[in-house]
Order: sequence, then C-alpha cells, then structure tokens
Amino acid sequence: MDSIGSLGLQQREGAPSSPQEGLPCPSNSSELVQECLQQFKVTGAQLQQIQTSLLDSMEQALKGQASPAPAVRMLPTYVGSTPHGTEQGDFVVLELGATGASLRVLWVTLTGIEGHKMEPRSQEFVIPEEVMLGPGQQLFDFAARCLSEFLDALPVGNQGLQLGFSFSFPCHQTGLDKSTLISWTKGFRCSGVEGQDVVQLLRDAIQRQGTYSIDVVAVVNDTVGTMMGCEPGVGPCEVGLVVDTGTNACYMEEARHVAVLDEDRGRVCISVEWGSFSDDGALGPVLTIFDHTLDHESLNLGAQRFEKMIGGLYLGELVRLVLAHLARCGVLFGGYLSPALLRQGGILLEHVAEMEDPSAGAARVHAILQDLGLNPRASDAEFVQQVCAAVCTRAAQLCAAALAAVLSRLQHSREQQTLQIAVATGGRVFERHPRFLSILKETVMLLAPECDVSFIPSVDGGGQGVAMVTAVAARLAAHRCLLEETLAPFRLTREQLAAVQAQMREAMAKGLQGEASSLRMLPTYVRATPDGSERGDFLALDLGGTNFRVLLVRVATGGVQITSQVYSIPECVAQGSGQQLFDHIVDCIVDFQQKQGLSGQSLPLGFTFSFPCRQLGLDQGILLNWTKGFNASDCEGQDVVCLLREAIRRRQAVELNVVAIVNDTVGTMMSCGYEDPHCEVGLIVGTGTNACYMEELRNVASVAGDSGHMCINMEWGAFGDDGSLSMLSTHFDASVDQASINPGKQRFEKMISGMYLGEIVRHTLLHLTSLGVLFRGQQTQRLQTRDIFKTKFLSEIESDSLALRQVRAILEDLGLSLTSDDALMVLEVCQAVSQRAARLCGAGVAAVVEKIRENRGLEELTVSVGVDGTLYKLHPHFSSLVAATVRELAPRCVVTFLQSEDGSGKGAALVTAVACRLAQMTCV
Ligand code: 0WK
Ligand code: BGC
Ligand code: BGC
Repeated sequence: MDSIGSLGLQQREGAPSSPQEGLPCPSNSSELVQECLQQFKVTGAQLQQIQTSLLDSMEQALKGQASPAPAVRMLPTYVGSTPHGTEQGDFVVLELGATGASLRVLWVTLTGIEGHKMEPRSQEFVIPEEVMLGPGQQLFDFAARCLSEFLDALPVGNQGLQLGFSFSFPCHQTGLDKSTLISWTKGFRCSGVEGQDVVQLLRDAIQRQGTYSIDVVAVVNDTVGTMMGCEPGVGPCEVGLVVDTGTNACYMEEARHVAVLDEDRGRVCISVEWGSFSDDGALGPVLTIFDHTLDHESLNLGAQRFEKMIGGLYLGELVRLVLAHLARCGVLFGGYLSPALLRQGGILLEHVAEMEDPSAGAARVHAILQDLGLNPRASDAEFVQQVCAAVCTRAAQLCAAALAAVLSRLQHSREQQTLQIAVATGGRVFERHPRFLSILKETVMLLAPECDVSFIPSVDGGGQGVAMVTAVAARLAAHRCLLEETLAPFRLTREQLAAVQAQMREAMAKGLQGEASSLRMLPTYVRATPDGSERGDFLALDLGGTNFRVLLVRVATGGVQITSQVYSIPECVAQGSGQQLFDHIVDCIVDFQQKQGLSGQSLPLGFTFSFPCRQLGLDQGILLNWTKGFNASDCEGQDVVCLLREAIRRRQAVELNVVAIVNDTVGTMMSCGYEDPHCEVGLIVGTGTNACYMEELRNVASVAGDSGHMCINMEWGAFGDDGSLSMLSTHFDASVDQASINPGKQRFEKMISGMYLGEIVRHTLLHLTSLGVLFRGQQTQRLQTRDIFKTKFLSEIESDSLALRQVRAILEDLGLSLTSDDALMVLEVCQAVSQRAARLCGAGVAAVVEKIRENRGLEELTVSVGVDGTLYKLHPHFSSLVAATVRELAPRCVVTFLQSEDGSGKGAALVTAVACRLAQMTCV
C-alpha cells in the first residue's frame, strides 16, 4: 500500500482536539491493554443486531423509503444479468477509487469462450495527494493522461476503443453509462464532482487529452466488477464483496423488490453501499473512542462510520491510535511516541497484516516497529500483535455481519429457507490479511447457518468483470444505435409536420375545386349543426367502426336518450357479398326492434356509414371504395341507401324510413355540436381515421350556392395516395400496405389508425429481431403472424404505470422470452409509432382549423372538434399529443377537443331530426 500522505487520511483543517485527547491512563499496564482490546470485542448478540439492523435498512431503502433516510443506499446498477460468457472483444478498463491513492488501467481481451481467459495487461498509477483533494477536472485529466500513457505502450493505432470505468464511490446510476457521484469516500475530496455525471467528466477529460478515441460505454462500482469477474466454477457469483481501502458489497436482487425500478421480472445488481451504515442502536455499542477519534480526524466526519471500522484505509489508523494511546500511557514503547506513531496514517494496513500474522513472529513485528521509528521491548511486540488482531478481527466480524444481512436479504427475496450462493471477494484486505477471510467465513456461518456460501477470490481485482459489463454495455449501445436508426424515420420534425399540414391544405383546396387530389372533400349535405329544437324518436345504424350498433335515439326537451345494441359483423360478411352484408344489417335492425318493442313502427332512420361515399343528397351516398378491412362485393359504386332499402324490401313486413346517411365523422361532429355550438369539426381516430368540417358553401365547387356552410367529409385516410407522403413512409409502412386488402390506398390512415399501428410495430419488431437487437435475434412463429400484435397493446404498453410489466406480459403471451432491455426497446418502438400517428393526425387537424380561420378571415379562431374512436379514447398519450401538435402548427386557433360520449349514432339521429324538421317546414 502507498505512503501515508496519499492514503487520504489528511488531518481535517481546524479539526478541534480529538476525543482521544486526555483519555485517562489506568495504573495497571496489562489491565490497560486488556481494557483497550476489550473495546474491540464484539459479541455475537451485537453482531446479530448489526445484521438485523442492516437488513432492515436495506429493505427500507429497497422500498424507496425517504424519511427517515435508511442508513444504506441500495443503489441499482443497471447490471441485470450475471455474465453468460459469450461476451468478447478488447476493452480498456479504468479503475479509480478501489485502491485509494492509485488508479489502474487494464487492457482486457474477452474471448467469449467459456473458461478461456487472456491475461489482462495493466498498469498502476499513483494519484498525487493534491490531485485527490483538488479540482475534479484535475483528477479526470490525470486519469486521461494515465490512459494515454498506458495506451502509448500498446499497438492500438487509432482504432476506436471501448472503455469500462470502474468508479468505486456511491453513485446514482441512471444507465449503464450514466452515473452521478453522491459523495466522495476514502480520502478523495475533489471539488466540482459530487452531483455530477462522472462518465461525462471522464469523456470530457479524454476529449481534452485528445490522443485516443475512447468511448466510455459503462461505469460500474468495483463490487460489481468483482462479482462479474468471478470464474463461474460453482455457478455464477451473485454477491460481490470488496474490502480494500473501503468496503462495500453488491448482490443480485429480484427487480420487483426495487421500488425505483418499474420492473417485475428478472434481477438487478444492487450496490449496498454499506460503508455508510450507522445505526446508533446497532453500531453505538461497538464504536470505541478510537473510532470516534479516527472519524473526528477524517475528511468526512460522521460519514462512512461502518467503513471506518473495516476498510483497509482505516485499520492501520485504528491500530496507530490504540498504540499511541498505550504509548502515551507509558504502557508501550516506554512511553515513546515516534513521528510515525503521532502522524495520521503512520501505520499502514500492510504493517497491521504482517504484525498480526502469527507466522510473522516477534522478530518481524520488531522490525516493522523499528521501521516506524520505535524501539519496542519484547512485551511490546506481543501487545502490538494483540491490538492488530483485535482491530482486524472486529473488522472481519463486522464485515461478516453485513454479509450475513445480505445473505438473509437474498433468502427473503428468493423466499428460500436455505441458500447456496457464491460470493466473489476482492480487495487487498483479503489478499494481504492472512486471517481476514477465515474470520469472516466462521462468523458468517454463525450468523447465517442456513446459507452454504462459497467465497471465490476475484483474480484480477474485477478488471475482467468490468470488461464483461463493458461488453454487455457495448452490445446494448450498439443495439441502441440500431434501434435509433430504425426509429429515426418515425420521429417527425416540426418542419416535416408543417409540410404535411401545407400539403393537406393544398389537397383540400384542390379537392374542393374538384381537381385531382388524394382528398376527395365530399359534400355531406349537412348544412348546419343542431340548434337544439330537434325532437322525436329515431332509429340509427352505426357501421364501420369496431362495432356495428343499432340505436333508438329519443330527442326530447330534456335532452337525448339512447338505447343501443352492439352486433358483430363477421369477417366473412364484411368481405362477402353486398346483399349478405345488408341482409345481415336488416336482421340486426329487426332483432333490435323486437327487443325494444318497436316492431312494425317505421321510425325515421339515420345511417352512419363510415366509408367514403359521394353523396348526392342527405339520403343518397354512392360508396366509392371500401376501407378498414371491409370488401363486400357489388357495393362500390352503389348507393348504399338503396342497398339498405332493397334489403329491407327483401325482408317483408319491415317498415323503415331511411332519411339520412352520414359519415361517422359527421355523426360525431353533430353529436358533440348538440352540446357545444362551436363544434364544427368531426374527427375519428379508431379502426380508421378521417375528419369533416363546416366549409363555406362558396368554396365547394360541386354544390351550388355561395352562402351558408356545407359539412365536408375530407376522407383524409386517402391523403397521400398520390404519393405525396412517400417521403415519410418507412419500409415497415410499405410492408403493412402491401399486406393489406387495399394496397396503395388509405396511406395516411395506414400511418395513423388502429387497424394498422399494431402491424407497423410488429414489422418493426421483426426487423429489430433480425438485426439481433431484440430477443437475442430469436424470431418466433407467433411474432410472424399477421395482426397478432394488437394496437390496443400499444395503449397498454405505453400506460405510464408498469409499462415494462405490460410489455413482458403481452410478449410472453406471444411466446417471446425477453430481457428488460428488450422490454424497454419494445416500449420505445410503440412510442415512436404512436407518436408519429398522433402528430400526423395533429398536423391534419391544424390544416382544417387553419382553413376555417382563413375562410372567415379571423385573426384568431375558437373552435371545437368532436372526436371519437378507440385509439384516440384509449391510448394514454394520443389525444394530448394531437392537441399539442395543433397548438404548435395552428397557434392562432384555440381548439377544444370534445370526446363524443354517445358515438355518431346520436349524430345520425340528429341529422335525421334536422332533415325531418326541414321537411316539415317545406310541407306547411
Ligand atoms: C364510435 C362511433 C362510430 C365510429 C367509431 C370509430 O360511434 O361511428 O366509426 O367510433 O372508432 P372505432 O370503433 O373504429 O375505434
Ligand atoms: C465506496 C463504494 C466502494 C467501496 C469499496 C466505498 O467507500 O462508497 O462505492 O464499492 O468503497 O471500494
Ligand atoms: C373511412 C372513413 C371513416 C374513417 C373512420 C375510413 O376508413 O374511409 O369514411 O370516417 O375510416 O371510421
């Protein structure tokens, strides 16, 4: 171990006289020695209490308890699995902090072959004291210089290097390569680092050094490196234990027990940071006056109290304080205190380890004490050995109590009575101290008898382990790049959305003028929104969404009452003959009438028919083409009202008065317009998507008249069918379109609506699996099945709470086994696809409301949009993102989105009611 100064045991500036000053000296010398040794004795009961209290603190911290703040931090490390030996490649490892005033650089080659290891090359650099206590930038620049010096000696040329950073201090990690220092320990005290991301500080220093292109891909705590580096002889090590200058442990905890993580499966490595354990109840009785003195003179008063009883940086100091006390009392060295005995850090761990080693013998102890400027008498050597043994035995026992707490936690977390576990050990206290491990083992067996623990010494201080984590991080980083590349086309910029808005405006203008346009801008013959004077009972049909509904709508003074029934439209009917489809519709109507006791009554009927129809009147609609998976024959080009009437005729003894046919967007606008007269736009984002709005009649070339309004069904699902959206289309969109029953059609709809988003996600997942980014590259039959990834999965997966659990549940149902990284990536794919859909939809609405504003030459427009559709209603973020995009692209429009409660059936009934009212007025 290095010389004292640099061991960071600096005298704290202006530290008042130490608690040890003025300690009484009892007359009897051996009594005094025994009294000092006795202070370091820890009883079994005290060790158990420490074990129990530490376990309580661990579990409080896992639950995320904030106050009182648990005594240990339990920090997630983003290492979710122990190595599976397939990692390979060359990695640079930088170790800072594990061994006090030195840092180490290693070159590690992972062969990826189980059990085949290449000896790492390494170099150690002593960190000057002023660097350990100076500005943070100086420390990281020093590290970057050491890195280059090390690499200068290696034939690395200018290849890009991947580095794993072993940073042995308490950090909040928010990713494998993002870690914020909580507080320094072990004699480090650099300014401007606590609260900072140490990976960024290192990257900046390497950048400033500018000699090698080194990518820092992972940062790990030394305990994690130790655990990950252990030779999987007896099965992977699941605990990493370090006792070097400092002490700490990590272990694999069940992810579901870690409150801060949104995970319910798998395990995550937790850095316990037990150095800060300081439960007065448990520790108070074992803290000696020497411990208080040591803490009092340390750089971090009151902190890391547990570490200051175990860590190699402190054992020598404790021995020195005891020996100095005994010398001051004249019991040792004839009362002579040499400068080394008076100087903080004068006695090193190596001194203690050697002096305590029974095989060292009195002569060796003599020699060491003489090196410390003392002139020991024969009895002194024995007393010194006893003091060393007492200090180190306590350290090992306390460490064992802490380890026993971790083992008990593992038993709890795995609900196991007995536990067989491998603990990787690292640090120079294990390497240098002859008896530390044996005392630790004995004490663990006493405190955790039901645990069968094997201790695996880490061979290279964890360098291999850090390289393993770096390899995993490098693989994940590479995957993340491929994921970003794959999802980039979905991330539309404001400029792209503004372009879509402008293109839609252009297509709207052309469509209204009857020029070639992918937007048909179909007049609906609805000229006004309801004025509340409508009255009567109406039948309504609602076909084209997820469900086919028959409704009885009673419009009365007190409001609108609706009775409805959902009927299914089997795929064979939706894709059978037109006659079959309309006969099925009439069957449902008859069934409804019977159930509602309306048989024989001929109520006015409004037909919500959610497909593109060229209307020639309120009750005349020529179906232009089917969409949304419908494909009944002999319907396209036909007046669907006639088709319905023919079906009614075929079903004798049924009287129905079909008054109006409306598109679901119109029905929705009318339905919401009944409550809010500002509602002049109808929007559907469900199985399909579309919008309608109240246009100035003067702008509708195909309908006579220059005053008043006409509701226009835009059929915006077909926007881009002229190729104007091709710059936005990804090859996943192309795959979905190719596989659809109407390739080349409804391109805008196929990027937005519920019938397609699940398929876009599925194709994207298949692509990422083929790249090996997801599911370890394992394609499954199920994921290759069309429509197996439902759009509702996106809503479930993107729900704020338990997102990753949703992903896991859904994908495991699809027969996929996935890691937490897989789950995270699937979530990001869903978010990218749904966000694009919502923003495109927002760009469309912005185009519509801006058109209305400009139509009316208004500086500012206040308008409401009636909305319906499962995707819009159920997706956790869709509606807010649409609204945000409209605010961004149409800042001069104040737009309120009204979710339609009763669907468009009510709207169809209101259109029918208006038609009946107007018809009566012309009769009188
Ligand atoms: C409910 C409306 C219906 C419309 C549907 C669209 O009443 O007219 O077609 O919303 O949403 P989807 O059911 O397709 O999700
Ligand atoms: C640090 C830990 C580290 C331990 C062993 C402690 O001071 O807080 O992060 O693992 O020392 O190096
Ligand atoms: C149809 C529209 C309908 C929309 C929402 C589209 O596929 O073409 O008429 O409004 O779906 O249901």
